[in-house]
Amino acid sequence: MITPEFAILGHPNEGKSSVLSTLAEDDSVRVSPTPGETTECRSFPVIIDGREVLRFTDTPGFQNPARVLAEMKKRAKSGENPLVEFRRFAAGIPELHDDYELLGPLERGAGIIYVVDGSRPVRIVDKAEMEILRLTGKPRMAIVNAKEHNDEYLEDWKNEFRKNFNSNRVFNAHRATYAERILLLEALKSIDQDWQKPLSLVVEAFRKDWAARNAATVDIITGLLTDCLSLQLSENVGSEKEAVHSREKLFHTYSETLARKEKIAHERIRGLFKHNIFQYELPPHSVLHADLFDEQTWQLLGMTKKQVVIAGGLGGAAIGAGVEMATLGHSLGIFTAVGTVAGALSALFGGESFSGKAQLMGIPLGGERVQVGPAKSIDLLFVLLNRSLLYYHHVINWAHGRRDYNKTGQPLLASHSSQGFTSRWSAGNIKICHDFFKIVGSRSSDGGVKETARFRELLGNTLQEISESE
Ligand SMILES: Nc1nc2c(ncn2[C@@H]2O[C@H](COP(=O)(O)OP(=O)(O)OP(=O)(O)O)[C@@H](O)[C@H]2O)c(=O)[nH]1
Ligand SMILES: [Mg+2]
Repeated sequence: MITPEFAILGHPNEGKSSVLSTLAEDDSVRVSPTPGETTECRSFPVIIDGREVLRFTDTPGFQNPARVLAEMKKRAKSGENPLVEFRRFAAGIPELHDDYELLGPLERGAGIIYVVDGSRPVRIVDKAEMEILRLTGKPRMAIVNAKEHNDEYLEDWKNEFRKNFNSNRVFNAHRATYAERILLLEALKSIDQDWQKPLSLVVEAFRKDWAARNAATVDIITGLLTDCLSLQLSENVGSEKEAVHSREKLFHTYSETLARKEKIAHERIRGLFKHNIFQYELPPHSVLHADLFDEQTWQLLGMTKKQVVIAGGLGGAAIGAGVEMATLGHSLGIFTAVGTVAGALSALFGGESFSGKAQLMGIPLGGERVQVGPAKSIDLLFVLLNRSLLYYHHVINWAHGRRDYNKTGQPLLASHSSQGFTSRWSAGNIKICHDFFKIVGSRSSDGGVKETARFRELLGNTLQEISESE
């Protein structure tokens, strides 16, 4: 079967390359605020399972729409193919280079996606461009990529589109989500009957591919949690003084190791969603800018007080400091009551059960052996899980055509999106996490197959929900 191809056409600087970059999930496409950035056609294949299922072609913007239209009309009138004959005429005329070039993909059978910046009014040149595209006779869809929040001219654009295109849609190169990309592909099916079947297969392949990426994300997050929650560091020491020192050192290594493992896991998620070339930037307001062991992180991304009580009620030594935290008033209480990071870490990850302020610091565990980890508090699971889910949420909603966030975002931590995804989880989900936490800590003999499977299912459903939400 031949691969469907769509050429992205339009006026210079309207966002053609940005739309293409987002649709093809390719952040290597050249995007720039200077008009005339794209001067040659370049095709970007969409490859799924090693097979090219679809191809988008980036093109230069129209340079002389009025002249091109006049030349094409002339040829159409005398019964010639206006597209083919115009290109024959324009080949080798330097000032028509871009116009010659951008029509090339159409001659070999590509469909048209026409991009306009809908935040400005319709001009005469736009009408000429639209008429040119109608004269080519190729299947065509128009899309409004509004650079500014302005829908004043939207109806005017739609009226023009209805005259010249088989279909039209609003699609924002900077904000389009996975769900909106699928909707656009679905809509492309309707512009030509011959494309219905191949494009249905493309949409199906997209959906499957997304599910596979989510499954891989479940693997990565489950692996990260298992690794971090079971991490254990220990050292032999001689004196009590040495023990204090050793303990601080172990806490340091412990927290650094966790942060490093987390970073690697997040990078792998980023790669799965094809954000490869440009440095990924988190939105300015994201709570992820705070460190893993920042007090605010735990305050926002740990369990809610109610959930701590639920987890405490489930029993089992694995909750450890978590139960204590219920009485202290949540993990936030750990940081404030203890007053030092080392003290808080001790409560969360120390080998002994937490029973009071005086015993938090510098107590060697088991005499000559100082040990940190495995995690004593289930809150670590929630903090790591929420941070990974938030990271996933940012990554999947960061359109590939977007190259940076505008710096006017809300201040750190102020946005509602800084709430943990698990904050509304019910007792049932808390129990699934609790059981998983318990088997990771105890390294149970059957490997906790059942508990892990349930946790993975919960995680998979959560990712699916996040993909489909706004
Ligand atoms: N805010 C905002 N800016 C956008 C959007 N789409 C494109 N831009 C910006 O507009 C400028 C032009 O975008 P390009 O995608 O390079 O436009 P183009 O149509 O390919 O331009 P040429 O190749 O020069 O014809 C870039 O600075 C983009 O970042 C959008 O949806 N929102
Ligand atoms: Mg371009």
